[in-house]
Amino acid sequence: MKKIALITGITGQDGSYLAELLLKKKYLVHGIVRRVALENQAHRFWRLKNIINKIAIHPASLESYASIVKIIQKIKPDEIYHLAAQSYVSYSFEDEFSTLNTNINGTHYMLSAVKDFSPKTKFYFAGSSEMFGKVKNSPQNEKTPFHPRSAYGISKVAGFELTRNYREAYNMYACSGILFNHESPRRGFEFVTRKISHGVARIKFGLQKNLELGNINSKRDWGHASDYVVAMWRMLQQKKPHDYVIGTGKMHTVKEFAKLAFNHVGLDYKKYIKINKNLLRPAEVDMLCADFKYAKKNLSWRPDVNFESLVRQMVDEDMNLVKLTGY
Ligand code: NDP
Ligand code: GDR
Repeated sequence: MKKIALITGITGQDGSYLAELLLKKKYLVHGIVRRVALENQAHRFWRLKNIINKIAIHPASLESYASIVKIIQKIKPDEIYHLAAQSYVSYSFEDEFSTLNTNINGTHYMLSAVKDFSPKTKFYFAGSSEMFGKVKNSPQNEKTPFHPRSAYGISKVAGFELTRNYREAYNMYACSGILFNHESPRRGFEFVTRKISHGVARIKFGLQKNLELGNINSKRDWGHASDYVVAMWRMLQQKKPHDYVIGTGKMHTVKEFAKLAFNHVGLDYKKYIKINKNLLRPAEVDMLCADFKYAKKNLSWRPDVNFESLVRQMVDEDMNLVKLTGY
């Protein structure tokens, strides 16, 4: 019998890589999408174009408990990967209310629906290094205290605690991955790595003169999304549920990312980067670095793609994209 997986956020970066991984592992893959996405498939399903005929898509909203229950009752998944969220930290300062509503209530509805209608389903929650936020000690592991710095970070702490509480109170197989930044050519254009790789390609083709950035001194632990979805899957294949930190253990500044990206096409980043103060965040997370020893030992997980390959791959793909589309 094929295993059944349900992915929320299947149209996003991680959802698309995870769906591909699970198809390779012979799962029946179902995804929840917003109705607006169904109405504009060419645009909203760009990351799923190679697998769209191999997966089952269900319209539902994270805002509607009833719509979630209906799908869980219907497909009774073996595994749920709850990835859907308002995931852009900057936007969470502009609209705290919708970020908190979607991210906290959405996770609560999912957990409650699993408890009442499919209690044997294994549940993965997409936690984030943003939960650590203002860190006092580096690197961060499963025991590091949380100090979130945005409504987004707070919503992820709430989701993490809800997941832990459902595990403890109702004996559910529910766990969180505390994932550090992971990128790819499928990253959304609003995130800094993609903004840089796409900006570099546009500058190289003469479509843009410079690149406006905010805090280029902040440090992140950047890995490749295709490695990180493997960790998600392994978390749900264990005897007992645990939470795991996933990252590379290496930190780089935004400036280093930009320098490498511009260098890759023979340009000097100093000539093109302009600092725009409006892009600074009201509260910044200065640095994040993962201690992923627990995952290494218990999931036999480690990242394959290093920082330099990640940057080069993103720039190469954006050079192809800009060449093909002309924008
Ligand atoms: P993306 O922003 O690429 O994808 C987010 C997904 O959530 C999209 O499919 C989006 O659907 C969906 N979504 C957003 N709001 C709603 C809603 N109200 N109802 C239903 N679906 C909704 O994120 P990533 O793939 O990068 O990340 C996946 C998850 O992992 C997120 O929860 C994110 O917070 C978390 N995370 C990501 C990290 C990273 O570095 N990428 C690191 C740590 C955690 P639509 O296409 O309709 O907009
Ligand atoms: P982050 O990713 O906030 O870490 O959240 P993002 O790429 O948005 O920012 C990383 C760092 O770069 C700085 N920065 C800029 N960021 C953006 N977006 N645009 C800019 O122009 C810019 N200039 C500098 C930011 O200030 C920040 O320090 C991502 C998301 O995927 C979350 O969902 C996830 O939980 C975390 O990673 C782990």
